[in-house]
Amino acid sequence: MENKKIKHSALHEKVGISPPEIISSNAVNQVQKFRKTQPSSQELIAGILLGNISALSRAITLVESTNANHLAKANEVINACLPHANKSVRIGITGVPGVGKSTFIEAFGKYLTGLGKKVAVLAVDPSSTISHGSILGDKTRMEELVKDENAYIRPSASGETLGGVARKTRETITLCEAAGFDTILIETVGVGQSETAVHSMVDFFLLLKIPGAGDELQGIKRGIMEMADAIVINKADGDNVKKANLAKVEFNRALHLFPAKKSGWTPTTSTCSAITHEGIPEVWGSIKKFIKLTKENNYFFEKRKEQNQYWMLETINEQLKTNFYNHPEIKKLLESTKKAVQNDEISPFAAAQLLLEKYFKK
Ligand SMILES: Nc1nc2c(ncn2[C@@H]2O[C@H](COP(=O)(O)OP(=O)(O)OP(=O)(O)O)[C@@H](O)[C@H]2O)c(=O)[nH]1
Ligand SMILES: [Mg+2]
Repeated sequence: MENKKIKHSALHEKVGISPPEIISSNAVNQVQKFRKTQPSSQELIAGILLGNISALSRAITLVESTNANHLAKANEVINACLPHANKSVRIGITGVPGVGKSTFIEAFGKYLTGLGKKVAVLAVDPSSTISHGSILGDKTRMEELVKDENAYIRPSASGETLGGVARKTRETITLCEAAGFDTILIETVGVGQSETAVHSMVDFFLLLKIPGAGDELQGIKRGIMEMADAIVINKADGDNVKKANLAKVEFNRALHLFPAKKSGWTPTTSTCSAITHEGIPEVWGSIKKFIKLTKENNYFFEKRKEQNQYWMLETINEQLKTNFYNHPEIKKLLESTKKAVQNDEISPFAAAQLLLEKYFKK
């Protein structure tokens, strides 16, 4: 009757089968104790407002979770943090893979903490879910910043859609700001739509480039140039200095062809080396001028208000889409309808209408 005494738990096996040594009662106690110490939302909020990094990290984990209970708790924490957020400068950094974004952030971040700033480094990289490449890369590229107690580095959230990943980063900004981080750096890969997402959550957008062989403007998407508040030509060291200066002139000329920005700001071009740190203070100089100008002409505050609205609508779009595609009936129907559309049995529009009607009547 020994069997009866055993509580039903995944940690207990059938009679006669001894659990592996790794399940020591000591370890079980530790796990259970840890579970009990999962902080409440109130504890998390209090911790974040005191600048406690472990409370901040735990809250971000809740934001990133797909569990409905976690999300409810995350929303409670975010709402309480909102009045304490907003006192920051948010900077987006983009550029093609290998341009030196992470190395630049390491150098720039160290420079900023040297000025007494508290720097949070976040990333929007939907591909990291698949490759995990950037996360591993960043850990080695940001060796110094990782150790800096005035810096907090959080790799990109993972998710199936860019919208999901971006929303999580947007909320993470709020949490970091409430925890006292006054400068938020957001790295994003220079491919796909992620720049647009990051552009809509930052005050200042910085495009990193490397000097090429005279064809600087080729292969650069017009949209990204238009979003940039500064173009910084990185790797301006060693043999590259001359080429970098030429590139600067060329970008400067190109930028002047764009219509004036709503912010009243004329985008700047400069060169820097994330390795020698030359040109790094000048980047901050530019950002400071931008902030001063746009706070004076109110653009800074107006843009943030617009961004808040944008994120509300984005979240609705995202949720609707996720719910639609995850709905069991729609999932089933979608497969057969796709085939019917392929075989010209039904028009794509009529098919879409059919599925949407089914979903909204459910
Ligand atoms: N010479 C020189 N090399 C640099 C500079 N900045 C970065 N690098 C090198 O360029 C390579 C790529 O740098 P990363 O910082 O990983 O580039 P990234 O843009 O973050 O790359 P992804 O995260 O893969 O998109 C590394 O080998 C760096 O050491 C620089 O200013 N000068
Ligand atoms: Mg990187």
